[in-house]
Amino acid sequence: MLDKKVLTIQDISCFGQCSLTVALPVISAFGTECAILPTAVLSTHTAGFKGYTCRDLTNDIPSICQHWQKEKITFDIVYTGYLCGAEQIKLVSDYLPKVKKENGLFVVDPVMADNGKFYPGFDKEFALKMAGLCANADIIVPNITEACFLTDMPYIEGGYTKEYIEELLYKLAALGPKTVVLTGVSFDAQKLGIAVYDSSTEETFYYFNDKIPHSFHGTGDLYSSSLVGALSLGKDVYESASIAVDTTVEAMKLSYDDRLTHWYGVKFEKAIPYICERIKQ
Ligand code: PXL
Repeated sequence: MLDKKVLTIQDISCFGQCSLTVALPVISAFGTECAILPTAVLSTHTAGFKGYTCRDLTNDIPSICQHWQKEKITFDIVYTGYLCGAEQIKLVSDYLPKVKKENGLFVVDPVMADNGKFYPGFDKEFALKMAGLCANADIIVPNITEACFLTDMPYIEGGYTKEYIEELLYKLAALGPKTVVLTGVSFDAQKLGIAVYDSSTEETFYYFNDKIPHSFHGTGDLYSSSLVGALSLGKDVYESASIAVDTTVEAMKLSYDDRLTHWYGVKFEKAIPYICERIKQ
């Protein structure tokens, strides 16, 4: 059997349980080799810490990719997360055909916003560039806020209809990706999950699990990493999207009791045994 190789492109937040410090262990838990291309090194993530440091690694991206090209290093799945600025989006687009295998998958988590607001350092202009990257993706994984910024739809906090979610899905698909996985969808106070739209079959698929009454930072990164991990095992996008919901909910349940002292992230480590069990099935 030829195992798949993943490359993930996102920042290292040294402390805070997000981005690469989640993607690497989670994709590894699926038994898949995961290479990294760090976009920046931050002392912490930007949600709730003050005075964090940030070393932007934009200038290192070309030389890393050029070395891989010389060594003929390519990947079955390229998965992007937190990118720092428009120049990095352009570099990812330029180097993608060189680092991704011809029949490989390109998964874009358009990390830039949540809860109706951009993260520090992101704006409408960045969202427009990110929409351009999404156009080339096989699968995009926005949350509802990111979906609104990508499509210029109004953000509705809860209490939205199925029609609203489906309009978002169609508008996201119209950007150009083959499949949209929209996260953080809830029509019921007890249930939270995802909506998947496949533009080739025009099918919509929903999957829900228990809604944990607390918002944890880093769940988007855990979700996308689990999705990529499951895809790397050859599971289809619907099964992968469902496994990722269940893994994320498991981590949230195991983080809940300590949610006030451990305010900055989700204890994804506690869900690693769940991943190992789940992929045996
Ligand atoms: O979880 C997304 C993320 C990734 N990286 C950094 C962040 C955030 C969200 O705030 O600040 C640096």
